Amino acid sequence: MARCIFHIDLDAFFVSVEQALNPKLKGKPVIVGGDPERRGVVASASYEARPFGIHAGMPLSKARRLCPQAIFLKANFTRYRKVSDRFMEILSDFSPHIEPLGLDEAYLDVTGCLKPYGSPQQLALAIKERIKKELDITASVGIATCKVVAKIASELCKPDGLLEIVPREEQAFLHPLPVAKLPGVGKKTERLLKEMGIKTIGELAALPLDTVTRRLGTTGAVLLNYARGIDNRQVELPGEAKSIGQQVTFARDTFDRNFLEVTLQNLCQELCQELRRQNKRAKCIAIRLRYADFKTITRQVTLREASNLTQVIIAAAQQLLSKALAQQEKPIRLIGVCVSGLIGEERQLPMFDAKVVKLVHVEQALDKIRKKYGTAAIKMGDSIYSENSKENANSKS
Ligand code: TTP
Ligand code: MG
Repeated sequence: MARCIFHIDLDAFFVSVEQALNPKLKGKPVIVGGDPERRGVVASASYEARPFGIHAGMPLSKARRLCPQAIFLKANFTRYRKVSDRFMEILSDFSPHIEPLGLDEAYLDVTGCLKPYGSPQQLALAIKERIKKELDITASVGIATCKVVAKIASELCKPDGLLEIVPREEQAFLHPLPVAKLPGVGKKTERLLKEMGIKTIGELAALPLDTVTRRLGTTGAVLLNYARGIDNRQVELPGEAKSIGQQVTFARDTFDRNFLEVTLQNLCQELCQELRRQNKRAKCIAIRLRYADFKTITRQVTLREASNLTQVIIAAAQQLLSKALAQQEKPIRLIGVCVSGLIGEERQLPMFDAKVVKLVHVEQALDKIRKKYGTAAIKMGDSIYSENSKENANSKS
């Protein structure tokens, strides 16, 4: 199945934060950068200032000459950092697969999150609405099957835009665009490509691989793929533990549904204990089954609200198991459960929900008992699988 990737970028970020704080600045040419009398450069320009030729990186003195009526403001990074944190929090409510890039942009992989919204565009509109309502800032969203196309799409639809490049339309979208639109093509690469007679992404895409790598080295190979709309990079948090998993290989292959369910429950219980120990909650639950013939399948579901509650994780995992068992009737040699989309516990549980609060307390009490007397002290139902072959996985990839 094609992936659904969003690239979301706030419009004129520094300026928009200032305009949200002081609405009198809205609709006017505003430039954030610093004191125009001193030497400094434009960090952000409102869309009203841009027709005057003003852009980021331009000396403030030049910006003042081009647009004397502009309002110049000094950058306040503490303010922008706070708004950026809230922006990322809003995004992580829509998908656990988030990759922030700087303060005001992020990739979201929403492949498994579309169902409640009906379509990628509806989901993008819901995100844009939340951002507008909570931050009073407009965002532009590019939608595509890969990062590079989503990023170019969001840039082209600014400000307050939404542009979806549907699967198989990537090349038609990319080809007429100037090569400089490709991320990774800076001034130097653009010049080199121009020397080769290449001006558009389509012209680059048509070149043979060895021609490109001879001139541009290994970067050339990556750029060529991008130009052809090929980009397999995942959306991922840099450097964080991304998943926690538990699995068990049985001494004998089994068909026994009850046995499989109990095993899965116990795996979930241990995994949730680990989640709570790490002060994390998970948004995605996946189960893994390996059949006697070594064929392995994975089934995954995204929770509406991230959780580390054993009952919630078990319920999700059990549903996945039931579906998988209904599809295939073959003896099973391994069962595993894995959670990903991990979120820090500082993002509070909905405390108004008394039932959830009670469950948290119960599970905290059980964790204490397990810590004191060992994991085997409390288990759900009868646990009869082979402890010897149990495996633990804390994955970073
Ligand atoms: P951008 O997203 O590149 O720019 P922007 O949000 O101001 O405008 P756009 O609508 O085109 O997205 O950068 C985000 C913020 O990063 C920007 O508001 C200010 C800061 N920044 C700098 O400080 N210096 C720079 O050279 C650039 C490009 C950005
Ligand atoms: Mg921006």
